[in-house]
Amino acid sequence: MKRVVLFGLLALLATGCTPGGQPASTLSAVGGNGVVTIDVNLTLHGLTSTPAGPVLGYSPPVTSVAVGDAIQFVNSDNTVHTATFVSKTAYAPPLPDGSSPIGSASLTVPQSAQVLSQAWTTGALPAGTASGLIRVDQPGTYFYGCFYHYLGKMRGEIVAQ
Ligand SMILES: [Cu+2]
Repeated sequence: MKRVVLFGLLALLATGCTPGGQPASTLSAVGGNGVVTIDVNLTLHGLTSTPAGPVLGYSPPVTSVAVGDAIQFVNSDNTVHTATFVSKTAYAPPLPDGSSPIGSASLTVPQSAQVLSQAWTTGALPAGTASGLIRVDQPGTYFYGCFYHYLGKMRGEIVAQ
């Protein structure tokens, strides 16, 4: 009798005390149905070296996701930023005239739902706001950056598997 009660107690402990929900730590795990958050902040996320080059402003600087996940950018900074797709191969260099390869069209969010494998942007993301969800539809490597601060190395990478 005591053993039964003990098993019941252990089962309760093992399942946790959050009925109706999964622990937050499992949401971005392999399997691909979670929302993966990328924090946007130039003050908090300083220059970091990555295999593709030095970057800053996004955390994590290289984000791993699974197909089926969705990505959301959260601007915790006190100024406006974007996160805008640049390339699937590398951080694009400045244009011949020295300007950013991210065009001003990226300041406007497209009306249709966005997927990672097509050109995507958060649009101009005001301080303290979160972007719409970008669905991870295909594996690959996706380089992105901020329209305003790309030449200052505000860049990030997403690796989808
Ligand atoms: Cu920025």
